[in-house]
Amino acid sequence: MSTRRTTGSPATCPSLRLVKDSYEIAQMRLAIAATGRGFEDVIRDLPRSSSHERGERLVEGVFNTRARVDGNTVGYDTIAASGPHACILHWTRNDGPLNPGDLILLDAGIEVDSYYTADVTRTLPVDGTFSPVQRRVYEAVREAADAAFAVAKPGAIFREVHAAAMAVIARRTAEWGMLPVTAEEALKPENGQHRRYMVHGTSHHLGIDVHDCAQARRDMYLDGVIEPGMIFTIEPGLYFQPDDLTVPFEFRGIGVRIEDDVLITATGAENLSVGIPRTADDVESWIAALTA
Ligand SMILES: [Mn+2]
Repeated sequence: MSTRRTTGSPATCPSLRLVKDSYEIAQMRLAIAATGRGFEDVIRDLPRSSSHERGERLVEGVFNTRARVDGNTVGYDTIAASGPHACILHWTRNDGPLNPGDLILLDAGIEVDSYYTADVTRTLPVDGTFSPVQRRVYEAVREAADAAFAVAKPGAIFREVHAAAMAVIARRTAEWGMLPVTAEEALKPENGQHRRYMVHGTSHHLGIDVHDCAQARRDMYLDGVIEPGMIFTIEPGLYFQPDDLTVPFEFRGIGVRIEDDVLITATGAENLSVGIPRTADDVESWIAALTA
């Protein structure tokens, strides 16, 4: 397991690792499949974890059990963030309850025996059903992810993936009356008001480190050209702090992230984690099927 904020000196993380070979891609597929089983275990256990005062710990324990059984361990500390905890990035204390009516943001990945790791986030309604406002936020995040997917192809610049997601975030938060300016104004480089609600990057490379090649030179990473064989995350989110007065009351305390792992192909991007349900409707049916 590597720490979430990666390590890796330039010597141990050559930029060579930005493009994966067929062995590495196969290992990533195994890691992601195991991670999907871990998410299923967590959902099956929701009736138990949502009736325990430290339900987040049970979620972590259940996922990590799958990691030890099907893989080496977790690729990074599991984030089990229910309710407003989802608005705290890298919430790993995991000592809160899962309250019906809230969402739980689960950011977790299994590292297989070869040390390659998945990095997947799903945000699940604890009682199986999104409220209308939760669904609106969730689907806006999915729209941002889909916009990012659309530009993730060979020849694009890595940071354009983030820009595509952020354009949707700006548009939606403006529409909901949260921004003091128009979406267009906010998107100017000197402004960025929408960044208050989406406070991290959309993508990072992924492989033997959860933040793979984080030490690669800027011209090969953020400013690098996307090539076939690259594997990176697409993980937009929206986080509305419970005490943020710029946010309409009904949105406060909602945090959503959807994170998938993508492989760049000759013509576009394959979503390697597409087998883990990601639309609001599919997430609801998934929970219903596993908790029936
Ligand atoms: Mn990630």
